[in-house]
Amino acid sequence: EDGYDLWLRYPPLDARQAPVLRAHAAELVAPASTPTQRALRDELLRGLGGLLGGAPALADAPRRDGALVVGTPASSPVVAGLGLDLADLGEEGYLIRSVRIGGHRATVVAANDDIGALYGAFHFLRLAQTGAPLDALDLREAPRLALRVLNHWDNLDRYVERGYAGQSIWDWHRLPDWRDPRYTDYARANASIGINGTVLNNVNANAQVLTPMYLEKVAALADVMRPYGIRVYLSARFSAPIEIGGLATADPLDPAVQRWWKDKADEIYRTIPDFGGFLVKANSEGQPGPQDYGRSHADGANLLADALAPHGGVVMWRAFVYSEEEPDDRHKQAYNEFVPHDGAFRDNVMVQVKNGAIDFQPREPFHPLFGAMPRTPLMMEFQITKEYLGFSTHLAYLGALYEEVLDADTHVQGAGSTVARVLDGSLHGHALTGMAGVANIGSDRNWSGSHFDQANWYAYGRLAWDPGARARDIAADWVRMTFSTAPAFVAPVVDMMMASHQAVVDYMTPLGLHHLMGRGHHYGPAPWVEGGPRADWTSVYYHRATAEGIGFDRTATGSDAVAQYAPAVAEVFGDVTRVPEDFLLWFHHVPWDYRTQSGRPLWDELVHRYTRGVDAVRGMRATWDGLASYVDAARHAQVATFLGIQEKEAQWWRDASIAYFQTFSGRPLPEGYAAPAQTLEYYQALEFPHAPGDTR
Ligand code: BDP
Repeated sequence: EDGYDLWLRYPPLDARQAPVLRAHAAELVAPASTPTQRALRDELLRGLGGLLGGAPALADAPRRDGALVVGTPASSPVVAGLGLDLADLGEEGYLIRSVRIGGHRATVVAANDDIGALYGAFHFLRLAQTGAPLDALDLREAPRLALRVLNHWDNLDRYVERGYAGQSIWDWHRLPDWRDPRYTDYARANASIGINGTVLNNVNANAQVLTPMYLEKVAALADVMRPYGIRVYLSARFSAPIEIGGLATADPLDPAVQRWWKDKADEIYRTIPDFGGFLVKANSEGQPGPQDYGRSHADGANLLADALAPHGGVVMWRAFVYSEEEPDDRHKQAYNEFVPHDGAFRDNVMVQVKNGAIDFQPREPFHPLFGAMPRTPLMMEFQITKEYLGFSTHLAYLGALYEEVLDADTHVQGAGSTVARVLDGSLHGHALTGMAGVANIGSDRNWSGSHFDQANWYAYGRLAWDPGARARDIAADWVRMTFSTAPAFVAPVVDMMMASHQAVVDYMTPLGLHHLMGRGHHYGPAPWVEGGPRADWTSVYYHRATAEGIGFDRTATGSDAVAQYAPAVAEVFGDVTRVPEDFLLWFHHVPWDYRTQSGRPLWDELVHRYTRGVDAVRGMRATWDGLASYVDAARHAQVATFLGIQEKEAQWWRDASIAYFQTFSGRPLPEGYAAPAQTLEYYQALEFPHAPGDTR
């Protein structure tokens, strides 16, 4: 196996599980008169056929025990006849229930709309793949978030910014005519986890994508995605009216600019009637934006929102901004720029906020914007591609990271005001809700660059559907579908995945340290980075190590970024004795001999955590090596090799970081901890001109 089939492999079930499924899939009653219905039926025939070694017979109505009946009251007379209560399921929800039809045992998957039925069919397949009991089913599911989208940072020349899985899957040159079957498999995989939108191009956008030639290509992709309930979106370059429209300005208050965007939106919707809308990175890292004309983010977002509104499109306006001038603390920038505009955005604008205030670091406290803009729907932006988490070779299960952020309590309306509740609209009464994930998908045969990185795509989709779902359960489903259902395999692999994020944090950025990676390419440790165009692109800006201590004082005695959180949170983060130790150096500058919770002085604790991270990877390797009999040789070998790379690089992170910070602490390593393998000068001299994924 090469990983191409993702979690939709459908291998034959074993002699214990096959009869269970056969008894609930003896025949298939599923209409096929629309493209979505055909996709659904094809998937069930493929999935059940694979699992059972032969596809079930098709029937118009159950004629024996064990029928699987799928559809909507409109598409299926059998479903209509059951008089099911589907009222609260919406367009995308479904129920799965064990019923009796005409005296026969049957399982029904029912929804209000074809797309809900498709999601339900995938859920049934998941139950079958994972060996779940199929008797007495009574499930009701509806997504908690409306927009569940992938953001591709894919350029039109197929180079993927921060992509570690080959080239872009979008073959612009051969589109619109050649519709690579891979697009359909992409749509299937996304539909199987409830993803219903995809932004095709990089946020550092090229205006060309909005020209007629490219819109035709986008339309072809939209045609492939449509049966699977996936809308396409585009990243819009704010200065497009100048670059492809021939105007002299992109000022959002200029009537000619407004006209241009309205005409452009009309043109797009003539080509792609269900186009989703625009994602925009503006006035951030050199991108053009409304501030170029003295206007606000709200002015900019509303310009595009007004153009899209007649067609039902949305604007996803990113809050990843930090000003051109040197800020006193980059952490505070987005909040300062956006909170004053709360309430000024049109109804079809969402502000898309990264999970933390700096930039997808291995671990960040939740972004202070969550909960701070009650009148604006906020969308989460998670990174699936592991720019700061070891690229594609380090095993880091991000389900654990996502869960930690979604569960974080903003306290803006008292205890229980979790980030998940900001997102699902329940905290502030929004119906427009969503989550974005920066995709880790590329042209590599296994899609994500490594087998375990597929789990991050998978977990992202499941958590976008239900931000309250548990990362551990999701990991278990993924392991069973991707590798094996054997309990002796599932348990250790899930444990390994659940511990893997902490391991990476430990060997890269323990105790709340952050932004210590190599400049530009972001590969490997470089806590010594200083100088250059701006201070907040260096490492020393963030760790602030001196002979006295280390850490970024973000309390009232420092940048006071803690004041951007609700008082109950600010009190905890701002108090060195109460802050969770995982964020100690994020919020505090503490002396090297500061006594940590373990009783160890800070320096010793730092060394301990770096070492613990490396040890954890060694443990993951041993676990995986012992499980060879459960996995096909090709996939097992690649994972094993990658874990070897990870161990080497974890050691490198530890050793380089310790060698560097020791020049400040001036302290010996605690007893029993090995000295770095090389000198600091050795690590500092390493160069990586060809590291993948860099911007260009
Ligand atoms: C940073 C990436 C950069 C992206 C930027 C963004 O290094 O390549 O353009 O995020 O989110 O993490 O816009």
